[in-house]
Amino acid sequence: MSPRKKKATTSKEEATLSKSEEVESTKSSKTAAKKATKTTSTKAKKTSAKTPVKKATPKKTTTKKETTKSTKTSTKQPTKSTPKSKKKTSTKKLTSDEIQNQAEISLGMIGHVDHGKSTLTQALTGKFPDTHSEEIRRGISIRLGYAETEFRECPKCEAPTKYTTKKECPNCGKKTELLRRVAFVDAPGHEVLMATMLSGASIMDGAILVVATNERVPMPQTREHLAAMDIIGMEKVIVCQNKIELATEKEAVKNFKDLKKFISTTSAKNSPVIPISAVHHSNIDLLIQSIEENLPTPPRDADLPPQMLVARSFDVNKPGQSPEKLKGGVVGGSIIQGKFSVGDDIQIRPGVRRGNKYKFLNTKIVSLRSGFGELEIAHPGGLIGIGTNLDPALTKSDMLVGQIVGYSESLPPSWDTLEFESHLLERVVGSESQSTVQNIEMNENLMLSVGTAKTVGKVVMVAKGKVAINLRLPVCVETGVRIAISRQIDRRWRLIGWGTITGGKEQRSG
Ligand SMILES: Nc1nc2c(ncn2[C@@H]2O[C@H](COP(=O)(O)OP(=O)(O)OP(=O)(O)O)[C@@H](O)[C@H]2O)c(=O)[nH]1
Ligand SMILES: [Mg+2]
Ligand SMILES: [Zn+2]
Repeated sequence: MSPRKKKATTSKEEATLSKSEEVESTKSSKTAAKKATKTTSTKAKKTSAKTPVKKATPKKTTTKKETTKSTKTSTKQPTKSTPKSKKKTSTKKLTSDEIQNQAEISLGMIGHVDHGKSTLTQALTGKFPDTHSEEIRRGISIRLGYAETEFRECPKCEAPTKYTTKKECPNCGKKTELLRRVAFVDAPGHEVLMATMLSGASIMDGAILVVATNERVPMPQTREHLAAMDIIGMEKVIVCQNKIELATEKEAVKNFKDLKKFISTTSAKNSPVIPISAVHHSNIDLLIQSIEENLPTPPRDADLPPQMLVARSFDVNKPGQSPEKLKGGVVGGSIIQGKFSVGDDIQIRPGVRRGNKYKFLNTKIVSLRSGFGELEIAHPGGLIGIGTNLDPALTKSDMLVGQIVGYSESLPPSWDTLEFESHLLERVVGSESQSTVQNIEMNENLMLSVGTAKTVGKVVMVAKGKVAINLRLPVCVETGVRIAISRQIDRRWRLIGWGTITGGKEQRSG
């Protein structure tokens, strides 16, 4: 459906992405949109309050039937298991002193390509997350984007007007008060970037599914991203019906009903649907209110051994930096449990290849940073940058993405071969045709998403729902954790199911 998915790509996926047609069409709609904004804001609010949420009598269409089926499968899943859901929770609440200078929660922006995830991220944070030259040139998100903001409230105004990200109330000018610091992980929607989306999903505490009002519901990646949420057991989802100003009221109501009908077959069935216009900042206050009410900060247990999933890694030195001023490598990621302090001795697994073995990396935390500033102690919530004394050549250009940081004695094993119980979806939800998912076969190549890691491997055993895969790149993960399984169909990696790790062969390492 999306004209943008025309070009098939694999390893060089980014190189073939094209968005020019959509950019052109959106440009013209944007002009129309501008004219419509004034009225939209009120219209959108009205729709939100009054659109009936009752399910319309389902019309019999193939898409509907197939969607229902595949979701039925995913509801059978056990309720636990990504690195995220695996972490034990306690009711112990961190004091606000402990979480100063840091976001409390990371929310994902998910949904079909071009539906407005990055624009909404900008509306909420002031920062447009597509910063790489290739993303700007092509007009689409390619990597995971990241931006932080403060949710604040005006002591004088009523809800939803009182909710803002500004220090002064845009409505009455009064000084606003801090509610929460919130981080956004902006996933790319293009179908060839599903692996990147899955990597981002592992660091989301909740998600906002962005759906364009001016397109049919559901588009393939609306379905696939939501299936990914089902797989990781994420029920904290808010749906945004975006680009509302591009539709007449009648069209918007129809789209709203279609959306409600679609989500009623998924784990987002109880999610609120908020009509917005990201580009015109309409109903952003209502969205903040909904986030505050529906996506609370998850309980964290600061006493568990710390673990961070690496989502990016850098060399922060400028070219030509003198050796004495050279800074050590930096790893950025999401702390999934426990807390890290400056001075901690840490290990990074699986580490780096040396010959035909991998060697764990041992280093020390020399600094901790969030987007809000320097930290002495870092807790779960948002992305944290850990400054180390590693050779920056080891961390440059995202080289350590997918690895885990922790204490050497408490990190999970690193595996060369992974064994898991497999659960397949009935349909390939991410493709237009939604073909049936075929059984996993010996010797086929599959891609596994394990935390922020993606690794491809060959099936070496299949028996009664159990599968073993020889991995090209080792991954570090605990047994019991849930992983996403993708298969290459028509040269694109498509989500086909999930697995629960039961064991494997540990990495030859040191
Ligand atoms: N009219 C209108 N256009 C919008 C709105 N939100 C986003 N857009 C436009 O839609 C296009 C795509 O927006 P993005 O924010 O890049 O969409 P995205 O979902 O991040 O796209 P990918 O990351 O590539 O999947 C841009 O041209 C935006 O200006 C909206 O509320 N109304
Ligand atoms: Mg984007
Ligand atoms: Zn006010």
